[in-house]
Amino acid sequence: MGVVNVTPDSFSDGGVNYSADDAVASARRMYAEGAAIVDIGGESTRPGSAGVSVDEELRRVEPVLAALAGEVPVSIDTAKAAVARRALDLGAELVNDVTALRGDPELVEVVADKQAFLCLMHMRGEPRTMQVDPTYDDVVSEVTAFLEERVRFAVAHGVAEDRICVDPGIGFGKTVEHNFELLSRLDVIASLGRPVLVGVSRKSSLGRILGDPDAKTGPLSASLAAAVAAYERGATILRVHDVKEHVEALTVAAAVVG
Ligand code: HH2
Repeated sequence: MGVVNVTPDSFSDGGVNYSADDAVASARRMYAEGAAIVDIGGESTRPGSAGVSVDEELRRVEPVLAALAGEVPVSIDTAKAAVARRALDLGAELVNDVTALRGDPELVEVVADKQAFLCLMHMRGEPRTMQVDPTYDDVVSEVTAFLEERVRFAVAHGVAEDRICVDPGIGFGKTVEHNFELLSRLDVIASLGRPVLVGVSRKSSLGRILGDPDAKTGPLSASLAAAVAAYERGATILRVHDVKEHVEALTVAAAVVG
């Protein structure tokens, strides 16, 4: 899954794809490089971010989705029902909701009505405050139980279970240690029986484990190592900014697994 943030302020690529033309060109390039799907987002969820209005989010993503329709498989990274509805009308296939259907009570109905695919991600708190001293007794079992409950909720509201994937939410209300424990024990989340999506690309935990306690991002080399490790522990979808390099690394990792 390639990442195209149509935002001025995303944590690692803010501004790069803020113009619709740049976003469309990036999505096309990622698809040509081997991405199975490209995730289009119009709102940054980086730690400390405050969010944008429905109108502003639509203004950012609509022209990009319209240009890619029928050409590149896309997902919409949104927690808003109105944005998801418009995106699905414009051909998006998957709704990637970092709030796991807790942000907008109408979103589950949109996903169910349109028979879209859905990604449910774990987040502790909300982006504005989520990195303020996150604590867990056992991060892996708490995240797994949360995702299991969210899958049940979605299914109870009409979303087909075989359309749902789950995501531990690397960096969303977690310390570096929490993030690495989740990656290391990803098999527990995979045991829920749903495909596991992991977004660790460029995240600050990678820069921090390399020795910079104030890192805001991590380098490509570290992203690749984390993606391969996640794949080996059961991840089926990797959400990444550098598609070509990840396709190469994961192709080799898959050949080793056999
Ligand atoms: N991470 C980000 C955004 N959306 N969705 C899922 N399912 N999993 C993730 O780990 C995930 C996500 C944050 O990364 P990015 O989009 O690059 O930055 P920003 O939120 O600042 O736009």
